[in-house]
Amino acid sequence: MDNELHNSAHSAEMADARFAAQTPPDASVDREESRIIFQTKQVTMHMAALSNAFDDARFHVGGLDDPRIVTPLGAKVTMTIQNQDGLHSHGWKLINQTPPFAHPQEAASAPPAFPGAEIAHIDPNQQSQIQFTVDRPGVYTYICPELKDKDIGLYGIWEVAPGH
Ligand SMILES: [Cu+2]
Repeated sequence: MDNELHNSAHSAEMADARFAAQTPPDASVDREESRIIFQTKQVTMHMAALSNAFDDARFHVGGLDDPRIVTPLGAKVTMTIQNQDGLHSHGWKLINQTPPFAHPQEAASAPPAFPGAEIAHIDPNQQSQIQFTVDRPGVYTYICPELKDKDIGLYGIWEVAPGH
């Protein structure tokens, strides 16, 4: 009887809202499963780090929040990460550990899973670019290594698929 209107009021209307909103080249985006699958060994993507002052603390890629990212084994990855949080610095790192994180501090300070797969610090409204090669199959996690509240805040899963 009651027709309830659910207005999903999204407050993520920032100046650069289109950054990281589009499907990266040579990738397919599976919205239902929240997955981005890269088809070639040249992986280029834009990722945005959003504020952790709000509920929507997350990384944004291809229009998805903290998606599972699947890349072929041996892919050369070029990532541009934009910190869209106007107040806090954030970083990015791919680590070997997967959730749940019993010891967030250790996970955050662990070396990156692949050489170069980390940005320690990006100031508010700044961006940075990294390159690395995913030369070991497995399941990894991307996190923000800046632990402000002793907990892993933003994270997502990154799968390096051998037969892909
Ligand atoms: Cu952060």
